Amino acid sequence: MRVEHIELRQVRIPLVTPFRTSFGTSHERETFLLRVVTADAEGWAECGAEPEPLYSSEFLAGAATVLRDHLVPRVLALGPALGAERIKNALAPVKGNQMAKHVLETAVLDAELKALGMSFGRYLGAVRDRVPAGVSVGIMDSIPALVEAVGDYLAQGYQRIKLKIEPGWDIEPVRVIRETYGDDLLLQVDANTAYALADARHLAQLDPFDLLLIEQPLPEDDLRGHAELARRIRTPICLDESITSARDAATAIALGACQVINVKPSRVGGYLEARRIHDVAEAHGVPVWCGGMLECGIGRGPNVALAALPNFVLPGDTSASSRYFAQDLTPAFTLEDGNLRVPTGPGIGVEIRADVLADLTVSTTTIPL
Ligand code: SMG
Ligand code: MG
Repeated sequence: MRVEHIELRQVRIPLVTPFRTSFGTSHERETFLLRVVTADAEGWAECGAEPEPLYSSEFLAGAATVLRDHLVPRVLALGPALGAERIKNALAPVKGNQMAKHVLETAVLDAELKALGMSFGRYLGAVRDRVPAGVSVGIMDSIPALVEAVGDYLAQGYQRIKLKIEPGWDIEPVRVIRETYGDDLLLQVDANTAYALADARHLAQLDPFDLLLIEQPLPEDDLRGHAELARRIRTPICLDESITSARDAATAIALGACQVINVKPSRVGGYLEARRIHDVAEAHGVPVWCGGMLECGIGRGPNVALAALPNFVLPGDTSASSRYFAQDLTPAFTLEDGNLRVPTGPGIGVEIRADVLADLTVSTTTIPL
């Protein structure tokens, strides 16, 4: 199999409701899709990056540039000798840029698996046909608005609630949600690096609420700080932004910087590395769950397949299409008793709705030009 050309499609998909985190507010999902064309099959993938480098150092225009100038030429140079492992090795000399590597590796893997007639779930080693769905709830203007939003999600069947927090929106919203919805609710929080180690006493006030975890309280490069924080609070620490590779995961676990890991394929450079993180964590008895970057169905399909691996023991941020979009680019992912079904078709296992894609496409470029 040889890559003939690659198409980069910028899309903008309106969100049903704005999503506010400690670093900003999204009103739409703005990203690009890669379409990899080979003689045998074509593959699709969705870039996890955001327009601005606020979640991590990567951003859409940077990812597009590094793909065009550094990553795609390396894959084209492989000629017919494709293969996801080969691509990973060919891209390794380029430092960082995991989200750009992820979208390229995933699109080629999709084409390969389609040619083989094998699903992502089968390829990755999925052991379940459905996965429990959690939902990530943004920072709101008022506590009553949050109570209502969480109530709506619970009524739809979501099995776990994650509240986005920041200084000034943390202890009180957690207390009210815990008191309103009871001790059985699976509840966790995500700070997206908004705190400092000096906030340890403040964060310890979350301890009485029996949260599943607190996600990424401190800056991403502060593993030592997370290890120290873990000694000062009872709530288990989960890392997201800090973990960009299986080596990071091994280091963080060895330092005691995390008790849980959020695995996002885009943040770690693709599904092969995501599976390695799963394996490293499993070997250390550290549970993992699948995170999200507000992906449309094209990114959601393979994420749901990954979430069906054995050590994904906590519900992920793998929500139904309706939590994000009025219209998804694929047939909608829907909740079935609070679960999402793992796609079984070849590759990412989702069809692309050409009419919706045409409506939401901003521009299309071809590499090489
Ligand atoms: O995909 O449901 C989703 C979003 C989940 O909260 C979510 N993602 O830090 O985990 C995280 C954030 C990062 C993306 S914010 C635009
Ligand atoms: Mg997070």
